[in-house]
Amino acid sequence: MPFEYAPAPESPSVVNIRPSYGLFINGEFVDPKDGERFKTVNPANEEVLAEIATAGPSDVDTAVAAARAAYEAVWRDLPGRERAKYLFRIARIIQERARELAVLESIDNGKPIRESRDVDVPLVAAHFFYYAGWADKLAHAGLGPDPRPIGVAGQVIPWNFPLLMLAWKIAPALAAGNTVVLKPAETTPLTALLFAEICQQADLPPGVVNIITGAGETGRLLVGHDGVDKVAFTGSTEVGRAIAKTLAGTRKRLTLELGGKAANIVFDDAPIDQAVEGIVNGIFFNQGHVCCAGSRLLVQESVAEELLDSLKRRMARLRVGDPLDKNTDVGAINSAAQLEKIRSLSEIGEQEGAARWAPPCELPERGFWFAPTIFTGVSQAHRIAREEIFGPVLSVLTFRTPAEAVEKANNTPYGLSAGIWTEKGSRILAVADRLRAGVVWANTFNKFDPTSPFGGYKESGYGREGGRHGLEAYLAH
Ligand code: TXE
Repeated sequence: MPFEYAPAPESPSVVNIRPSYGLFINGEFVDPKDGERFKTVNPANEEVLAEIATAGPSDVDTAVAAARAAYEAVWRDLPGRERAKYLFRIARIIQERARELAVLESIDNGKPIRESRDVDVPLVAAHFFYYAGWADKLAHAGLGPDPRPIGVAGQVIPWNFPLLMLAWKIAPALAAGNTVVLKPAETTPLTALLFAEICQQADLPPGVVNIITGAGETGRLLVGHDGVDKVAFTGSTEVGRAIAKTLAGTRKRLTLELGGKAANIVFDDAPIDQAVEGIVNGIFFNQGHVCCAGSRLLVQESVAEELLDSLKRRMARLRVGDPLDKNTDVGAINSAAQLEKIRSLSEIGEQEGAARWAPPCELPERGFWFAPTIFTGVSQAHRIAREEIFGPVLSVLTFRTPAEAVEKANNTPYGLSAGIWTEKGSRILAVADRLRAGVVWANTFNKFDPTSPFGGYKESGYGREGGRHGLEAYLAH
């Protein structure tokens, strides 16, 4: 059973956080050329965890040059089975160091250890195993007569699944023969830097993976760099739009994975208890910092009251608090800025007339916290029904007929995911067919697998990650 882990990695002593980190370029940690640094804090208590380097223009140049040199001298021409060996080795080291990775992820990000231990890190290993399996089969899998890598990939990732987003980006890129320069988000750089150590431990040839840290400006320099052939971005729709504009008319290939406002649709024949679990998982998993979160509950009018009563009872049992406590269900909000956004949209929800409800829950004094919250009486015009809150806040709307459910679900600029809860298989197929969403779950939610493509329609971006599609995004053909 390769993806199972022993419980209880919650002791912080399993991680060794250094006071300060350099940039990982050409297989080594180096100081940033102009010496600029910033701090990453623990969102559960606001304590500084470490000083992190800011990559400026010349650091980005050096990183891209290292990736180019490794691409041309080593990686591009390495037989697929040799690339696979490195990816398998990385996957195994991730399994061996799973506790350390999970604890560090929870400390830097704020997510419950149960999630980083049982979901994030196992999926990270699974992605490397999965794409390792592709590396020696590219020429035999109907991917075209001569599938080739694109070159140097510039990858920018967000803070909600720091290590998992890294795996989604790096594993397929390397399997296809590309080299990478990746920038993690400024609030969650630590597991990417630990991953850099894992690359050293795996003896990955220098320059194949480069990790540069910094804020949005470093990301802007990376994606706009002339030496980058392919850009992969996951983050806000605003930044995704800006990147698409910058890259328009250039030779660079681009994939974007942006925001979402998913509808979780509950029909009157759905098993209520199961649906309630799915709703809770859909919006409170990872504090709702999930692009495909089920942030709009669409419930059929005839069962709305019963479902909401049951949902409230379930929410009252959620444990909010210390991310390193294995009993915690909802951890810390990742940053002060994100907390401010969640607060402000929730206040707007009240001002616009929706009814706010949260179970009584004592939040820690220090750190960034927000109680699991639902809004009822929400109309489609409300901002909390239209905008991505990216927090533990659920907007509840009702519907009468399947057609109305579909119309409401699709009434969003986004199109990343959706959920359907019903006993009727025919209804699942009919409704799923009409939903403009890249991923549709039926009687489950937030299920991920390396073999399945993931990505959106409309303002949720374009391109797919995961599965064969995720590999093709890194092939020139
Ligand atoms: O995102 P940004 P933020 C949504 C979510 C959240 C909002 C803002 O609604 O509340 O976005 O989050 C880098 N060129 N999502 O401000 O700024 C940045 O350093 C290149 C949904 O954190 O998009 C970080 O590494 N890169 C989303 C990454 O982009 C730039 C996940 C994401 O940061 C850049 C995150 C630039 N000009 C937020 N500016 C999802 N789809 O899951 C910033 N960055």
